[in-house]
Amino acid sequence: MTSRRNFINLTGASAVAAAIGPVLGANAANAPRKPSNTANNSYLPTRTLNGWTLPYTMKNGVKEFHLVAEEVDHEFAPGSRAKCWGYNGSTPGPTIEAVEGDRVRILVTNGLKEHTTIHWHGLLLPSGMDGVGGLNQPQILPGETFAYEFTLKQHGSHMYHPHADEMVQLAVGMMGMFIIHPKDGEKVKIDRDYCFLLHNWALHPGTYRPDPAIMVDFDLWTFNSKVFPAIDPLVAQTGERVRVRMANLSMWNHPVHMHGVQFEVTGSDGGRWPKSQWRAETTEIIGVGQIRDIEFIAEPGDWAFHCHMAHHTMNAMGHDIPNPLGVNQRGIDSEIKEMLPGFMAMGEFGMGEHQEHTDMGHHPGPQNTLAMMAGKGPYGNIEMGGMFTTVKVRDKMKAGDYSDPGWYDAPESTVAARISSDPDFGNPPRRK
Ligand SMILES: [Cu+2]
Repeated sequence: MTSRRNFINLTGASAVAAAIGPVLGANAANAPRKPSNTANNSYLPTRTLNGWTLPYTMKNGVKEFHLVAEEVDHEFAPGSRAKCWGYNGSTPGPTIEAVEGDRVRILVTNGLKEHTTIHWHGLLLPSGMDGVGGLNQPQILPGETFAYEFTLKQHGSHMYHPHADEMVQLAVGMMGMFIIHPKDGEKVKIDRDYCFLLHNWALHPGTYRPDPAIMVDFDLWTFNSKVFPAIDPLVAQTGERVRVRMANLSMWNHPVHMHGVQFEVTGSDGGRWPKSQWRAETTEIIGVGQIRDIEFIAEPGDWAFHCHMAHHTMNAMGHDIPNPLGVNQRGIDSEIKEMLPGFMAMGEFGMGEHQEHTDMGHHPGPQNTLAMMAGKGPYGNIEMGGMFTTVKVRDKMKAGDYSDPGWYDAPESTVAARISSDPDFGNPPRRK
């Protein structure tokens, strides 16, 4: 049993180091990795993408956590901020991590102007701790603190979120993950363990408050409340076993697709499944309210990792427009430009051209609104936004190093390359 001071690393502008009393098994994401996957109640900490883990204090054998529901000033990516709601200064709230068999106490202080509760999504606990306002407990009024206390009877990837004024409180960002590590360690060793929540936001162009009334037509699609290119890459060393835990509290299902490997779907809020139930996939749908864990052996390269709903890899865009594809828009283009300076036709040069014009400052768009697609790669514009990031695997990565290694230096003759600029090149067969 180890006793050490716990330094939690918060990524982003609000980086602070929080030191708390002796804790078991939790260590800093950036510190040298300590032995994990052993039966002595230590574990490999989960890396919350763009997020952080909530420190706890040990009180008479109980792990005590303290969540504060409150408004937060959140940045989706540079150029887009909003007044959101979350916990302890962030959306999503910090990840709670504990071990199967632990007794936990979670204090919840309501710093909002309306009542709230917290439901521990997927946890097996006494009915009175389940957090449905009115059903299991009175609402937590503004300024009040409630204590939830229960013993963790399971392991796996779980969530927490309000069960009070839910449509509003979820829509503006109140959610977090609750990871329970198995008490006997992992049967198949994990080297890197990531987690994030999928969400959608109606942050209308030019506004600063997410609109909770929207049911389907969202502007921003996020991993842990961030859009590409502000989503951290998932980094690993070649050959490492990487787990990614994905939870969906949005209003849509998300088919998450990974390039470069066949991953295995290995778990959910039902825990890490028996190996006989693992299945190889390259896309896995994470339904609303569901959690899926995937695992893969890291292959060297830069690999796209994204939702496969094409509109979910774009930022704010207008949807109510006529379809101009195939129309010669040259004349119309200049006439509309007289009324709308900066107007650009769709389908003439590819939507990527919008990114170039935006970058050049030709059409800046509404304030506080991101370009539909963004991100620069080593070969040009990546033309993605929203639920998109990369898995960056290198032959040499220090254990516990999660810093961005830059772009992949592909071995010679392994990159697709131009061999002709003649449109009539070659003799491709065509259907008669
Ligand atoms: Cu999606």
